[in-house]
Amino acid sequence: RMIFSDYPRYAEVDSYMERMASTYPNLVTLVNAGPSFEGRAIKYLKISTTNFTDASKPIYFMDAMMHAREWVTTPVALYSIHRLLENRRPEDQDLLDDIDWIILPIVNPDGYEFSQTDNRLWRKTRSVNLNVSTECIGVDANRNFDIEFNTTGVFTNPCSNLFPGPYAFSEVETQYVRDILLEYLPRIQLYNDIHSHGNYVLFCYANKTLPPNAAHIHHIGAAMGAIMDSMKLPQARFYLVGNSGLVLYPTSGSADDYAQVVGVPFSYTMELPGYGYEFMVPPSYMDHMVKETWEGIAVSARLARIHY
Ligand code: 0X9
Ligand code: ZN
Repeated sequence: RMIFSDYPRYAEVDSYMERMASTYPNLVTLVNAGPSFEGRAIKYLKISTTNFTDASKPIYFMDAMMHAREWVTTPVALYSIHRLLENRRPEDQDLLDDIDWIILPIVNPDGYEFSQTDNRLWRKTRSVNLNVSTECIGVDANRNFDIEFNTTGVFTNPCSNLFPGPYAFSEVETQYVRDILLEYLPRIQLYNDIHSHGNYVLFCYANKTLPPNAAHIHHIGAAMGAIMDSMKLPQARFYLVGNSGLVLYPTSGSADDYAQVVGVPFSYTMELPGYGYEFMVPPSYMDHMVKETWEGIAVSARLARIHY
């Protein structure tokens, strides 16, 4: 399919989501969370056989493209939609019947479009920092959540890629993620914040402490890593599964920690493969990468459901 042969721009993602909503009206609700800083609609799909009314079903919430340059992440979200709706295998019917899905393919559309047109390695949002005297633009969305805000793994200089923002949830883009988490909280069983690169399945907390259900969290993370490793290309690293602060680095204000602390039982950050190209993975890798990652998503959905 066209959309999985090259990186889709914001407008193509938008029309794909609109098309899914009109083609599968009984399964899909398209929600416009609101405008980005620059006014682009931030949309997500709700996928459910029971219109999200059956509280006995867990919700799987995934989002992608919180960091603009991490281009491989949005195709994974779109491919998940594709496998649930357009190309569902008979053996995957349980994923549709037993689980409700919230899929947000582009958290940070302003940053993504800027990385397409101006600066390929742009990471942050594109908000103007009015309350600090600076020319520098943007906030690291994954430092902007209200969890130990502005403490670790940040730089208070607004020109830094790790600028957490003037205050927690200063960015509308992180507000929308927060609002989804809080609106569906008792039913969101797993939150998967998709990033790149480096082949990690990370879990909480970034301050190196563990939630009480860490054994189950690790079990699901390890299953994800194993199935994705079983399909890995020779150029890719093996997945490293572990506590984000221990196996990567400590941070504050990150989406995964926020989701876990407000009550999501299973909260992960996936760092997808870079294949030696870091953020600039050639589109020829995309077809394999989305299929391999979908297997990780599918196993995490099935295992998380057992614990619901
Ligand atoms: O630093 C980040 O925000 C993530 N890595 S990235 O290269 N995609 O920017 C890792 C976040 C992992 N989670 C926490 N440290 N809480
Ligand atoms: Zn990232």
